[in-house]
Amino acid sequence: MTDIEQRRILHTEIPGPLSRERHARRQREVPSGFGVTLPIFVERAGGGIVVDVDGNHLVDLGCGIAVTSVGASDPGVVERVREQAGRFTHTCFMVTEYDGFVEVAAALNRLTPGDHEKRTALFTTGAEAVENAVKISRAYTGRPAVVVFDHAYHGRTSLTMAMTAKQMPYKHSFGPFSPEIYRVPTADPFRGAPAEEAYARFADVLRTQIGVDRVAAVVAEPIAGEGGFVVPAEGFLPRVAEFCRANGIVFVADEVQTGLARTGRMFAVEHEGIVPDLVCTAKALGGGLPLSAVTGRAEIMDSVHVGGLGGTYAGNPIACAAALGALESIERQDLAGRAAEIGARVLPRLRELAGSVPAVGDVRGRGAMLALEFVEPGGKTPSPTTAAAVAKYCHERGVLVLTCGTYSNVVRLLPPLVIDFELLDDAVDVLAEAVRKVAG
Ligand code: PLZ
Repeated sequence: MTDIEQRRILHTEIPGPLSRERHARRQREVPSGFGVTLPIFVERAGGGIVVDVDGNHLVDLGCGIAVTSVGASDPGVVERVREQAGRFTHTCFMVTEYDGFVEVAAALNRLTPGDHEKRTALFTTGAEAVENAVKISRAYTGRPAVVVFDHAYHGRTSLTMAMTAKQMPYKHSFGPFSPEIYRVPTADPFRGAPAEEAYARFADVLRTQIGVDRVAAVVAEPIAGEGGFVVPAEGFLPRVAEFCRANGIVFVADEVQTGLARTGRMFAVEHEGIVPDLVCTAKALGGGLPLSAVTGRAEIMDSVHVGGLGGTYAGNPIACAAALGALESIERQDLAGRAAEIGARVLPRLRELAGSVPAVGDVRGRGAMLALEFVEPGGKTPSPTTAAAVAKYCHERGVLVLTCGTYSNVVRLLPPLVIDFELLDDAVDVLAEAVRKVAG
């Protein structure tokens, strides 16, 4: 699958001297508003390994934030990209058409939950998919309001920034925000209300504060990603979806981070048998190239006037070629099954850590989307410093983990679904050592 040796190899300290030199240059050329998790410069990547310019092999437990599920240089993706780039790089699908766009649409219409008639519109980024899902829902219902949840992340554009919950760094100093966005609590099993109570609150806010007949869409991540890998308590989302169905509200699943095999099913809503009206995908869809989609009921998708949807790069042909390669790899290699195996392999080890280290407040996730939440021992007070220290310990030893969470106190694991199990075990060993040394 890749000729990169699938082993953690450290030649220098992390970051190494060549990465440090390049990072210094970056600081002179790139605005400081771009943060960086680990300032190493990448030379190549594939399977479960990222090779930096100093020749170090790091284990990738981040996938560029849940993107490279098939690996960062999957031959199926690379070959198709090469072939497409050699024929044409762009036409703009609104100007002249090409097969790749329609093939990706057909694949998503087939793969997303539900056997109703569907349509798929392609865009470029996840935020753009979410924005378009809102536009389509408003056009279909003729209603203005959009309901989102605590811990939600939907993007950084003006509309999606309003839909995103966390103030720092996503919203701070960037307002005013788009109107008609309403936030309700989710059923957060660790910090919030149980499913029944959260659902009652949801229904109450819609009835008494917004007006049910003013709500165009409820937009939910089946697992809140950036917000801390919060898996809503069982039964909550199905009831929300049912409420939407009963009240003419479009139920939108934001599967940008969870979708396309990541959680052990093709889509995370499948864990609870939910059939959303619209599904947003991006990230893993493009196999590393920028591509996003809104897939949904034909009558909703077709309610928009001709010319109302689009974008210069929407469904770019090279990105579509990459997506066809990625989707083929996901299906052929049963990467949903592989994600479930990753979860079955890693989750017990994380639980063992939680049992022995009081600073681990919670362990959660599904499939290859797993997280540890750090707290002050003995309570639930978030400890972002512990999460940062654990991540730093891992980084210095060549394991690339990411943090997240409303309180920035969560270390999350998003390995490529093709990762070699020995390599994965090695990385989890390092993580376990980090937790014991730093937080134990
Ligand atoms: N919806 C559920 O996870 C992107 C954000 C990284 P874009 N998550 C990573 C960052 O800090 O910018 C995301 C998501 C969910 C929407 C998005 C937005 O996707 O492709 O980043 O626009």
